[in-house]
Amino acid sequence: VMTKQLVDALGMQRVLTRMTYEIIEKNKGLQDTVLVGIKTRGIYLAQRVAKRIEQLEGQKVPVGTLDITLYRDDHHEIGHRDQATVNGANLPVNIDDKTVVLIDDVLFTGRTARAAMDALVAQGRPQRIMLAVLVDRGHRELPIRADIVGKNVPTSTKEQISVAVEEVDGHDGITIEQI
Ligand code: 3GP
Ligand code: 5GP
Ligand code: MG
Repeated sequence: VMTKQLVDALGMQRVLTRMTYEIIEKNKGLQDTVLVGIKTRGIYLAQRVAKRIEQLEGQKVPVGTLDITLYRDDHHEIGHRDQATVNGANLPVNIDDKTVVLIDDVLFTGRTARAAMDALVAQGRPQRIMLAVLVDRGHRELPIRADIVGKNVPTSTKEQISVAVEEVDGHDGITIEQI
């Protein structure tokens, strides 16, 4: 396994700060904005963004969470088919007429984002849904794009991105592995 560092801890702080500024710019006033972090690391990224928004704008933005898992079903199909399943949603406020900013660590096929949007529209009628990801590694299998991208990392399917966050991994950083 060959590992290469793409972004170190300080670089990740900067990327998250830039993403926060983009979210602020695209959400005038922030009164109707809700951040929703996707499963493990996206949740911590969403909390970081909320903290920065409060530091920069003096405004508290609600943070919700979505738990979506991809289970692979390689047996019945040629290639692989990832079924994105919603295991849980925890939204602190009603999302009707709100701008929901979905936040995830890595955007790959787009299946997780699609399932996340499904889960949101099942809970209400948001005015708008935006997608913000720390890393876009390409390889979309659905017509989905992110509104805010921390870092574009063109990858091969043999490569894997690792996103480390302090809260889970004890340090921040983004690495790429050749597998
Ligand atoms: P996350 O829950 O913080 O996003 O799926 C478990 C973890 O493995 C995920 O952490 C994700 O970052 C990481 N991971 C690395 N490569 C993949 C991949 O190709 N698919 C999925 N679903 N997760 C991956
Ligand atoms: P998608 O549904 O877009 O294929 O994949 C998105 C989800 O799978 C994200 O939540 C992400 O955590 C995970 N994922 C897919 N590829 C990678 C990768 O290379 N690295 C990491 N860390 N996560 C990945
Ligand atoms: Mg993820």
